[in-house]
Amino acid sequence: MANEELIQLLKENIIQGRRDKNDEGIVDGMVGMPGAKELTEAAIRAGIAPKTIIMEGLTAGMNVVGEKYEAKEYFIPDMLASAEATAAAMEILEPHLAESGISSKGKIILATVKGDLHDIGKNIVGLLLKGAGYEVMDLGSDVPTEKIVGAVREGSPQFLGLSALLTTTMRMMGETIVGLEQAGLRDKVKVLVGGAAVSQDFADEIRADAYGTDGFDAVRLVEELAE
Ligand code: B1M
Repeated sequence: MANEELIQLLKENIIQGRRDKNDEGIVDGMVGMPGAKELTEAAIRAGIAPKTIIMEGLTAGMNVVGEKYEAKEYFIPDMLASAEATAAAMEILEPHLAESGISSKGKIILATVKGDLHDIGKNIVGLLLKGAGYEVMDLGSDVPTEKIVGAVREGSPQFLGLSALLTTTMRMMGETIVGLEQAGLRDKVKVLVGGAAVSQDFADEIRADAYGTDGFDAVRLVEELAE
């Protein structure tokens, strides 16, 4: 199978919410056909770059899922199935993203802010940062401001990465920055924000240090901020 065809098939299986060959998907008769797991393995074997697998297979598939949800063609269980298929693919990609034997370039704490359960994007950012040689401490999703501020106080990271996908939760990023200021920690950590709800204008408004459009951009920005 040609590489382009493989990536298209992976994207389609993300849209279908098929983790592996045993999953049914939305279209009938798919049981037994390769799912996200098998196709990601095949893509690696074919020598396709992890960046292409992530951007053109997984992320492109999730974007279609978002459009279908907005169009009321998909509902929450469908979004969840696609999210699980993406997570299964990322598990396979993880060892291929990590550079072995490199000492840490710095420490970064990551969190999806309070009220927000979306963690796929944050997890991708975390894996890519790990792959680039950073020590990543992931606090998870729906993380209260006090917990993030406490982790910065105790962990003394050089960077804090905040993710939000909902317009209703992105304001928690601003609240976290205020929390850092009140705790006297703001000048000790560079704050990077990202996620579908966030923009450069919003990052400027809340006085974040940088705004990342995707995981690769996040790595580039952290490298820049470290200089
Ligand atoms: Co939700 N959801 N969701 N959802 N969901 C969106 C975000 C939505 C845009 C769908 C839509 O309407 N089109 C919409 C938000 C609308 C808005 O706020 N304006 C929405 C909604 C409404 C909801 C609920 C409210 C639905 C409901 O219950 N009525 C609910 C909220 C739950 C909550 O959080 N409290 C909800 C629930 C869910 C699921 C749980 C079912 C599931 C999440 C599962 C999970 O994450 N474990 C889900 C999903 C899967 C989505 C969509 C379809 C896909 C998100 C995703 O994973 N994208 C999403 C539509 C969309 O975004 N197209 C949608 C793929 C991922 C790789 O991209 O996360 O953007 P992304 O991350 C990218 C970049 O943004 C960036 O890099 C990443 C990698 O390239 N990035 C950073 C992210 N964080 C970064 C941090 C950085 C730098 C870059 O620095 C630190």
